[in-house]
Amino acid sequence: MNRPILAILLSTLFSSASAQDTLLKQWASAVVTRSSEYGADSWAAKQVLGEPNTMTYGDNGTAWASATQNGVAQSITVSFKEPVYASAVLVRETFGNGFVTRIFAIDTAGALHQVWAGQDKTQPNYTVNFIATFPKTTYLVKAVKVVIDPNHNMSAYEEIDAIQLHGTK
Ligand SMILES: [Ca+2]
Repeated sequence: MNRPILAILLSTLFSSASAQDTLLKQWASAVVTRSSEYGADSWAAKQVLGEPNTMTYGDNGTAWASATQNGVAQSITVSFKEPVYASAVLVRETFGNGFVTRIFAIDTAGALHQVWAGQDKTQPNYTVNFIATFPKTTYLVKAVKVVIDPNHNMSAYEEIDAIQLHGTK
């Protein structure tokens, strides 16, 4: 095979592969449900939507907090505009850091799949993007449920500023 033809074949291969495999990173666009919320506006579940807007570590009304500082497990479920084959979920932690215990991916039929469980080693005192990675799902994901341990820090609320889904179309 001569070189120009090989080059054309290779570029065709790579361009079609990259169009399909481009990693899409989406911020949450809607709240599906939440176990509780501290307020109807400040600290409400809707505070996790869109891009980060909590830039300092601490108790900030621009992040979601559950109704009580400590207690039973809490969760928040958010959806995204474009369903994707998901490979990671970013949780922006802004108070009481280190509290994520489980993450579920919700497929387009509404079924829950646990995609991550483990120890969240995120340290306090800074805003941190905790990224849970997992093998790419074989189904399209339209929403995620993040489960947290409100007792991770007994003298703080565990607060989330934003949630981002990583995946391919
Ligand atoms: Ca707490």
